[in-house]
Amino acid sequence: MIDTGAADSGPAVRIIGRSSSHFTRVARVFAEELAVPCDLVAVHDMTSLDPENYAGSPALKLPILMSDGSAIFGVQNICRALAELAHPPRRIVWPEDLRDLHSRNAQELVWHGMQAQVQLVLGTMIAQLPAQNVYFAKAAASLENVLGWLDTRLPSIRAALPPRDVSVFEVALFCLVEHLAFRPTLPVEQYRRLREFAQEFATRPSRRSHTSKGQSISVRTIRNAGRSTRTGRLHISWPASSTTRSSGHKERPGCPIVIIGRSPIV
Ligand SMILES: N[C@@H](CCC(=O)N[C@@H](CS)C(=O)NCC(=O)O)C(=O)O
Repeated sequence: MIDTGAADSGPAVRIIGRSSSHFTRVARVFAEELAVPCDLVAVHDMTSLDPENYAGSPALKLPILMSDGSAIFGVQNICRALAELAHPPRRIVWPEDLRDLHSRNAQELVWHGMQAQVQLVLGTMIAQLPAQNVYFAKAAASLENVLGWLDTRLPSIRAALPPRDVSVFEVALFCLVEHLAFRPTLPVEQYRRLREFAQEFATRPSRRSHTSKGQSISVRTIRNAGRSTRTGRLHISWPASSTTRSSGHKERPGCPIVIIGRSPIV
């Protein structure tokens, strides 16, 4: 059972998720961009079939936002709820604000890339199913296609974004690229524009509080769906240090984390 934090002294807003989840990261980056204080409540067992372990989400998915005793499911709903809590209000580019076909396609493909990454990580790393299975081979191929598509068009897509403080598209893309370094399923070295974008995004004020020093992350690409294994380094800014709680859990600085349950691995 997750502690959704109804009656204690922490921030009234809690993100139920995992620091290693890129959908959770989108919510957390949004909260930081909008300066909405929040806690992260860690869900430990992603194999659990009990909605109670996902703050009541019947979909058994992360993240969930708890705000004023209500549970909000899905990262876009969460971002909208965070935007309503932001003072002063920020100029946010939502998916429905995208003006041209390329940008709309790009948003769809970023969501797809994130979902494909979930499929690959959950299926091949957590469930230990064979990566050669067409279900994962197709996910890997589509992820590769999506990254190539986005890499080619990124400058013009960003140039076409309306004036903004923050956009869902850029936050989600940042979290996708960052996650590909953290949970390597495909090599990202060849996507120069995506890497440069992630490096640039990591210098934003909300990110800089996490990134007093740039750090390169070693990238090991798993043999996935018949693709060759590679190693390399993705240079994006990353927290220079991590905070270590008494449980031994290591967490990036930012939203404070609340550890619930026995496993320190998030
Ligand atoms: N549509 C959901 C997708 C969230 C999602 O796929 N989250 C992943 C973690 S990054 C998850 O819960 N995976 C567990 C699973 O698929 O069983 C959203 O927008 O928040």
